[in-house]
Amino acid sequence: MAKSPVNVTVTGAAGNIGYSLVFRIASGEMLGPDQPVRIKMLEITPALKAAEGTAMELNDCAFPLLDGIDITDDPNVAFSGCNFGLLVGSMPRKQGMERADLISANGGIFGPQGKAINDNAADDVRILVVGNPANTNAVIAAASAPDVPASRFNAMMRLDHNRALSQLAEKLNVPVSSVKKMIVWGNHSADQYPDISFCEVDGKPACGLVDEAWLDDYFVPTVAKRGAAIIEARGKSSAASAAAAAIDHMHSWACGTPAGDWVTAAIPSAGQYGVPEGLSYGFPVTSDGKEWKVVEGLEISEKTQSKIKFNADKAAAEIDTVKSLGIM
Ligand code: NAX
Repeated sequence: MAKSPVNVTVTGAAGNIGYSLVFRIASGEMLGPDQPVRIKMLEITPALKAAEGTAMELNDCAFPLLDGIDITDDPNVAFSGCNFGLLVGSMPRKQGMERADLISANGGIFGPQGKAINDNAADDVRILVVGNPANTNAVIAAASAPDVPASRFNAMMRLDHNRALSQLAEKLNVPVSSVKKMIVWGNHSADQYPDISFCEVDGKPACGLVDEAWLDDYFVPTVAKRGAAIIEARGKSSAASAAAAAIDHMHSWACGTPAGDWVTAAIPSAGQYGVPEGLSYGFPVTSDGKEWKVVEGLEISEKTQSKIKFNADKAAAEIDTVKSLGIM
């Protein structure tokens, strides 16, 4: 029997990432080739016309799985019946803006969107926050949605995970598919810690294949600062790769992760690996198609543990800023 359509809400749908994202959602790459979708685009009022242009192109693709498109500037309408929400739209950091100013501006977006999700979304709603600072925005949105389990609010670390896979595969001259069990601990920020301690390359431990100096001096900073390198080269921030990562994240969550591997997702900590409860934090996770489960019991080195703590302290400080601004 054919599946009923699900509602997928995309905020900032007329932006750079949105323009790459919606076509892949409609083609079935996110939820599978047998799952029809209705796409609900949320934009700010001045960008509604651009969103209409994107919708025209979506229709012109004649995707068999696309059941319909709604365009609105009202979060209550956008999240009505939402099963999957991709929160991409946010306020970019402008020149001279302090981090606290950015958090304050985005608190004004993700708080009300969290409330709209609380009041209007479907019972099974799952949310991925992409807009930066993604981890903190996910905590803000979850705090405004007391009737939705906090575990349904994720932040995107999959782009960092994919970047790490690609860097290691390139170094070892193997296809990306040969590399398993990558981890990126922490926040989507330059402080994140890409960790190959448990990586396997064609079944062999990766640690023996690269030296520590390459890891510390090239791999970690290249992955963590890749966003800035792309802006430098392209004059614009990552868009297609960010959209691909969002598709990967939702696909893994909704369709499950393969046996013998895991992915990185930022989910609310329950205290695993010493990360304070409630922080939205990048962990190694598996999914059964319904819920994420943190991969526990890994033997963490002292060095990695100190990086995990450093990132957790940074994430906690950001939440303290949010609280001091009265956002939650
Ligand atoms: P753009 O500026 O191209 O697009 C953002 C869109 O959001 C615009 O069309 C704008 O009108 C819309 N918007 C703003 N406020 C809104 C609101 N309240 N409701 C609905 N829509 C709203 O940015 P883009 O390049 O698409 O990046 C979007 C966000 O993703 C940014 O915050 C960016 O920093 C973040 N990123 C996060 C990444 C991650 O790995 N977590 C990586 C890529 C990207 O940098």
